Amino acid sequence: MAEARLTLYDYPLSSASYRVRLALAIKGVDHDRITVNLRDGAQNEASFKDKNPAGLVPLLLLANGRTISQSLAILRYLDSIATPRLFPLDSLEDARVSAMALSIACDIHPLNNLRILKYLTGPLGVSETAKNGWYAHWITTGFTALEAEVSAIGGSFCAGESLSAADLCLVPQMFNARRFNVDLTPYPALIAIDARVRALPAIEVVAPPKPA
Ligand SMILES: N[C@@H](CCC(=O)N[C@@H](CS)C(=O)NCC(=O)O)C(=O)O
Repeated sequence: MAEARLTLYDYPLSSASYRVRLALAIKGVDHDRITVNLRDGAQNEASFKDKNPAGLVPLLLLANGRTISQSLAILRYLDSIATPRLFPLDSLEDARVSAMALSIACDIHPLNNLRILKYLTGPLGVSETAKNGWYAHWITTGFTALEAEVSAIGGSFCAGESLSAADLCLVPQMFNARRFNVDLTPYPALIAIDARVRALPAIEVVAPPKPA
């Protein structure tokens, strides 16, 4: 359990924040949540950029005033204060989990982030249809590789029989894929893992709101 209360700056539809919400729920870490309304541009206001110059959520504020940005850095910090571990202690297993988590967090998610989509449809003049095609393209490219990898491992979760940071990256990315109507039928292994993680206790409350 955490030594002192934490504050998470997040946004319900932020998938990077969802990774952290999942970790906090699974570890049972008490915390406060402050919403940074990404739709209204609150991430770019000085009051938030003073805390995170990158203007991105999630951001974790510790009781001593220090902050941690980047969801995977936050997950690693949470591993140091609460169980269950999300990154294995064994360095080779850690590398495997990290690689899978990064394949989502670095190779899929950033290409489809809000500011990228806004830049496509704004300065680059891309149509909504083309933007949605772009979105689906990067998810299917990444998921095709990940499906092959987790199928080869053949476990209950991405990296085998233990829940890990890779699963906490997968669930929000699956949510995003469904939100943008990406066809997930080619990814049965990912669908099964996503369902297994979301069936864990205390998970539903941290999920993003269902589309109206
Ligand atoms: N690599 C960062 C990504 C953070 C990120 O991109 N957050 C998004 C929400 S999911 C954000 O704050 N976007 C604001 C914007 O695009 O203006 C992490 O893993 O924490």
